[in-house]
Amino acid sequence: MTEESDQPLESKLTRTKQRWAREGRFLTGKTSRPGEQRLPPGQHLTGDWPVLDLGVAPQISRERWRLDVYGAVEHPIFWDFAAFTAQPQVKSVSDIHCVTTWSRYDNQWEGLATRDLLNACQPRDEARHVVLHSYDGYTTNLALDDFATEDALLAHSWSGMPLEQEHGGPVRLVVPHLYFWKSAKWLQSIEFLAQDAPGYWEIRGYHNRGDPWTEQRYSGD
Ligand SMILES: Nc1nc2c(c(=O)[nH]1)N[C@H]1C(S)=C(S)[C@@H](COP(=O)(O)O)O[C@H]1N2
Ligand SMILES: [Mo]
Repeated sequence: MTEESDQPLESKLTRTKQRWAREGRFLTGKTSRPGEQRLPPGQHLTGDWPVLDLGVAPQISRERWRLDVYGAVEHPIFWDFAAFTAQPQVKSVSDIHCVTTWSRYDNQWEGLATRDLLNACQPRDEARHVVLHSYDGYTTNLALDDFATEDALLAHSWSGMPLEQEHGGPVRLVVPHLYFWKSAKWLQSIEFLAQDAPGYWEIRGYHNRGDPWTEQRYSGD
């Protein structure tokens, strides 16, 4: 067994991406605003859909999948897949922007809008931050305001089909206005917090917010 397969959360790819963060790889120094042009600075368009993970893609069937919502909320949630899909459903179309410079237009998602999740769990007044926890051990953090944007959703389908396991099925987060590492795959739980708590990439040199339009790729920017 190699070291990588023993410790998938610290793979060679992880170390390479940490080095890119230190070196400021892919930074163009340009900024633009959404609406001015569709492709953010330093990005190129791809037609296919690359798969990025930490070297493990957990197999969670819809039968076994659960979503746990806890922390600074009035109504903690523990849903199975049926309870999850019994919530209001939305469809939305959005672009993907990955920090490794590929973008993919017109992704058709279906699932639960984060705003409807917030209606269900009722964050307490002190809640300002959200941490997503995934079945592969991945975490990522978002300001509550970013999590709550209108086109953000917990997606179970893509292009009218169940979201593929390699892309985070049964359910992943989609937050289109931030780099795609914020869009946690294989979503397991959502923690509401008063204080921020940086996630997997955020403690490894990635930007805490990750706005593609101002190239918030790395924490030193
Ligand atoms: N649980 C989990 N979510 C994750 C990741 C991961 O490794 N584990 N990688 C992130 C990164 S860096 C990217 S670019 C996207 C990739 O999603 P995709 O494989 O569907 O393109 O997922 C994000 N969400
Ligand atoms: Mo990424």
